[in-house]
Amino acid sequence: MYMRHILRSQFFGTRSARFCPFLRVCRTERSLCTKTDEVKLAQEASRRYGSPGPTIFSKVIDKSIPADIIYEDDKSLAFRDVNPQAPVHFLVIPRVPIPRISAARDDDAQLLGHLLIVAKNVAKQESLADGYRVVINDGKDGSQSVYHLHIHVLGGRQMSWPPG
Ligand code: DGP
Repeated sequence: MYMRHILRSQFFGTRSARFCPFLRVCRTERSLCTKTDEVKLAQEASRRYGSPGPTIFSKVIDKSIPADIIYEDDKSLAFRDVNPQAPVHFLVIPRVPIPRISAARDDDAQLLGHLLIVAKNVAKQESLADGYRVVINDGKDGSQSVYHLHIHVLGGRQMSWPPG
């Protein structure tokens, strides 16, 4: 039943996480999504996006590798980048493994909006009151290295333009 709930919420949206009984149960267990759930999500994503399959970020989601997770809900996670490029550098990812922004579909608009709201809220949580940079790398020319859509949020120093 929970797997159906997650898949439905990833693809069709859900009620507020605050009122989701699934979250209340699983938050206490520090695992919103099991490894089996992740495999099913990857299979669903593969059908939907032609995804090449799970990446290292699926292991972050199912907690089979350690990560400094600073926020999570039923649709997304935010965690610190392992190779920070600024005093504060975290990534916001969807639970569903959309491989890259250019593979997103028009009906992902709600999920993509949610990711930006999470980025904004976590930036506030991280005290980035003076501003920050939000980046999505796509494909080879965008220097994307992990093919699970992620939003970089960088702050805590003055940024310059243009980026390299
Ligand atoms: P991109 O080049 O946009 O695909 O950035 C991928 C980022 O992901 C890069 O800044 C490093 C980060 N990263 C890669 N593997 C891991 C990992 O296992 N844990 C964490 N926390 N970050 C990772």
